[in-house]
Amino acid sequence: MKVENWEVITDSEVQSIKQALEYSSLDRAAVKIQEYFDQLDKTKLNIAVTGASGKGKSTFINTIRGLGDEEEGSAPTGVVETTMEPTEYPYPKYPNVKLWDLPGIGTENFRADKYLEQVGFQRYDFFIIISTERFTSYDVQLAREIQKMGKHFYFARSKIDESLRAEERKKKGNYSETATLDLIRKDCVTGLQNLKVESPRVFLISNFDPEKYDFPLLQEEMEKDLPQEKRHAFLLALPGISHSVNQRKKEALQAEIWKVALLSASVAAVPLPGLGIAVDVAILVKELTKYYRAFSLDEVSLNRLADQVNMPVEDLKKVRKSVFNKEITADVALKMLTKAAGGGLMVAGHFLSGIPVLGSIPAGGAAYWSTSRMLRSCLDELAEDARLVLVTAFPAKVTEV
Ligand SMILES: Nc1nc2c(ncn2[C@@H]2O[C@H](COP(=O)(O)OP(=O)(O)OP(=O)(O)O)[C@@H](O)[C@H]2O)c(=O)[nH]1
Ligand SMILES: [Mg+2]
Repeated sequence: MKVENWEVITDSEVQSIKQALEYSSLDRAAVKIQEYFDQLDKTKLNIAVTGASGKGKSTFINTIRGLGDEEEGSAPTGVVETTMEPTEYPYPKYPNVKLWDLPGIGTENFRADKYLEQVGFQRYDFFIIISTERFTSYDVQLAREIQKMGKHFYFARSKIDESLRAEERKKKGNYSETATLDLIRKDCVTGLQNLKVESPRVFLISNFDPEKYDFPLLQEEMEKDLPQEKRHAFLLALPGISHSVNQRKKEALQAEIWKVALLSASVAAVPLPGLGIAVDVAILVKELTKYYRAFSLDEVSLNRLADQVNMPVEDLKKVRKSVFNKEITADVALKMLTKAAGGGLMVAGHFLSGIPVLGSIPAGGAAYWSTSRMLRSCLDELAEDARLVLVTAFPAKVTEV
């Protein structure tokens, strides 16, 4: 069977759907897709945050989850006593993705291997080692040991806002933020090289300004280093407080559309009177709800953002345009589907074009094309709402991409 553009598909789960489509039946492909989505829902990700006491571990955990320090479910910060046990902090809307606040390192008799055993290192997908000023020999011992265990780590140098402020006070008219950041980075790197770390990489972050300095880059690197299904889970969990994160979320969700459409059009499809197509609308509603949540357009997320930027939540709500901001129901989804169904069958360049198996969906694949088109336009709409909310919340701070 000749299929256009299959070569764009590389990952193994898609390969198995492809094989089912080529050599078996649509039903078999649908089962594979369903298995894939179930797997995605169950994907667990555990991120360990470690470093010496008082360096900003707990604050980092709150910030990367989009929570304020005083909010319910946030990690206690600024306390004198260090946590002695690893404590888990799930993402509020994605509880399978967890940050772990580990006990502070570097007390007397510190042994990196013992420490990692005590905190149950196998559990974590990767480690973030946080420090301020310079990294110590304890940080480096830990990094080495983590590497030996075959896991990734990242050095994050926190409280960069404080360092910049101090430098600005000192230099007065002569101050340059870029030059100061360069200097701090060099200093951290040299310090690590002196401790025999080869080509170290350090992310300069402020837990109070997650959209600035290297915080976005750190998130992006962590994301890139993860295997595909974990990357997806991590990306969707990230708070939607930056345009670039939202853009990556949109791309990740876009890449799933053909699977959702194929599933909806083939699994126990219910005929829709007047449209001449049969789909499973519940699958579409679930997917639209996923978009909505991923873009933090829900009530809880908007209230949280309004609190963070000190703005009435109504000001954020009123900029949203999508019909889904009122409710995501089968009725609304059907309305959108009706709109999309009028658009003809073929989407040029789509890799499923020409798959004979689409012909086995009632009405020759019309359901598949309509649902793809509908999901695509809803995704665009919600991503645009997310952009408008961000521009309103951070008029000067957030740079457009
Ligand atoms: N200016 C600034 N202060 C920060 C930053 N991160 C954390 N802090 C402050 O530093 C103090 C310690 O932060 P925590 O997050 O409690 O540090 P920790 O590493 O969890 O400390 P322990 O739990 O005691 O090991 C708090 O008062 C935070 O508000 C940052 O990026 N910039
Ligand atoms: Mg702490």
